[in-house]
Formats: sequence, structure tokens, C-alpha cells
Amino acid sequence: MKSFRVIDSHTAGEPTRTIVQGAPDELGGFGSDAQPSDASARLSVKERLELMRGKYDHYRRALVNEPRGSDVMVGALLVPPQDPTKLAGVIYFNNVGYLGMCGHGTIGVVETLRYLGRMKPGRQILETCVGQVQVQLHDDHRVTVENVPSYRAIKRMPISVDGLPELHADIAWGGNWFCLIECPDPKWLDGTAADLVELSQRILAVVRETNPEVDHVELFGPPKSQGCDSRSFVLCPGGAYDRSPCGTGTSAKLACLAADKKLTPATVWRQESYIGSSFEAEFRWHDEPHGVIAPSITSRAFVNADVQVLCHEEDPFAWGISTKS
Ligand code: PYC
Repeated sequence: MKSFRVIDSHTAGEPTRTIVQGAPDELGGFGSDAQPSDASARLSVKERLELMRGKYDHYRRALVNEPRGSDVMVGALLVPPQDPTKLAGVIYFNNVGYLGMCGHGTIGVVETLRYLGRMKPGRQILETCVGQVQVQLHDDHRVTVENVPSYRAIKRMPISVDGLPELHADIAWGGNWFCLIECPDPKWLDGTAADLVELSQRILAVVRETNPEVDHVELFGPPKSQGCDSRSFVLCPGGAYDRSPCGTGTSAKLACLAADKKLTPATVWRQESYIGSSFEAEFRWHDEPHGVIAPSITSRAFVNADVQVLCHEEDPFAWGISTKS
């Protein structure tokens, strides 16, 4: 019987399952007692991710898919950092594969490290497969993530989707690739989650004909909560919608606002999610002439389970039910 220790948390409603014990020694998991060999100690998070994808993808499926998880669950595997002066490396994954960065997940990982007594208030660096992120644990449990440099690649790309008015999409990088659309009718975001998933999937199919790197869609409309600047619905790659405002998605949004000169550095932008939770975000310039920003996202996460996951040899679904991957 294979077992793992996982700590579940949620950040603004979006779950993160951090694996703290049981990862294979070869991947150099956080709970592994094995001393990494010299060669393994030098592996980057991206190289460890490729090792996991090629050899241990069943761990991903077991840990985030049904019957233990769901389409909305994001997994975070802590691994040794390539640079030993950094706190840890993190591999993010979901029901269909792997994520570059994950903003809500990073906030969940920091709260998990605090819960485990491995992080005190202050600043640290985490390595992800798309770059380093600075994390700050505040005294009141809030966490700020300074995300990877983010930018808009395409402005107002016209897209035609059957049965919809002509739409304009910005394509932007915030640690993952996003297609961002201001809803032509503010009532769109009053639709049910199922309707908005279906609408976003139709939009994504058209966008991917020319931009296959894009795997997240963000629809924006007016906020419902006082103090928020905008409300969004975010479709994730595996067909689930983000219950939080999406950290990498909010970073992409800030990159577009900065490029359009609609937001200035160090001005707080409050992004509301579909379920009414919110993130506080701001940016500083990383490379102003090229429109590249360094966005920061602040929120809180709560640990809501500390459990042992068991994979029984006789259980036909021990390694998850995979209908999508
Ligand atoms: O917060 O960056 C994020 C995220 C990506 C996918 C789900 N959440």
C-alpha cells in the first residue's frame, strides 16, 4: 500500500493539495529521507516536472483526480530548490496536467509551510518551473506573492464565435497563458457556472486555432462587492472554473491594465472572483519599455485538512479516475 501525507488548503475558495510526504526519492520530494545525489540536487523544477510527467504521472492522477480529488483541485509537490539558498521548489498540477505557476496555489503552499512550522513571517523565494517567485508571510497570515514577470503579448485580437457578438481578446502571460475578454454585456457574468464554462470553452477553441499556448480564459465584468474594481470568471485547462480570482490570471490582467495606462505602479487593484472572494493586486515595472511588470497578489489561505492518502493494491481506482487525461 502506497501512502502520502497531504495538507489541503483553500485560497479565496480555490483548493490546493500540498504533498508533503510520499513523493518518490528520485523526484526529491519534501518528505523524502533520501539525500539527493549530486546530479539530482542540481535539477531545476522544470526538469523535476518533466521527470514527474514521464515517470510518475500516476501520482498526479491519484492525488488530484476523483475519487479523492475533483476537477477543481490543484496539487503542489514540494521539491528541493535548485539554488539551496531558496526555500523550496514547487511543481503545480491539476486534473489534466501541469501548470507553469499558480498564484492561489503559492498562497496555499505558504500557509501550509506556516502550519508545518517551516515558515515564519518574512520573505522567502520559491522556485517554480517558470521562474522564481518571492513570497511574504505577514503577521496576520496574509500572504503576498510577487509573481514572475508578466506581459501582454497581443492587444484586442478580434475573435468570432458562432452566435456571439464580435469579441476582442487580449493574450497575456502571468505565469500561464490567458485570453482576457471584457464581456460585451455585463449580464454575462450573472450566468450559471455551467453556462460560463461552456461559453469560455467555445471561446478558447477559437483562440487556440491561432494561439495554441493559451489554456486559460478570463471573462471580466463589473464587480458585485463594494471596494472591488472588477469581477472575473476564469476557466482552467481541465474544464473547472477558478473559485478564486486566479493569481496568474490577475497578473495577466494587471499587465494589460499597465500596458493600457489604466493602472499605475503601487496602486491597489481588487479583483473579485465569480464566487465573490477577492485578491488585492498591484505592480511595479520590471521592464517598462517592453511593458513587462512584476505583479504582486495578496490574500489569505486556510488549511482545512491534514490527511494520509492511501493507494491500496486491490483498489482499481487507487490511482484516480481519469476521464480527461
Ligand atoms: O491562482 O494562478 C492561479 C491559478 C491557476 C489555475 C488555478 N489557479
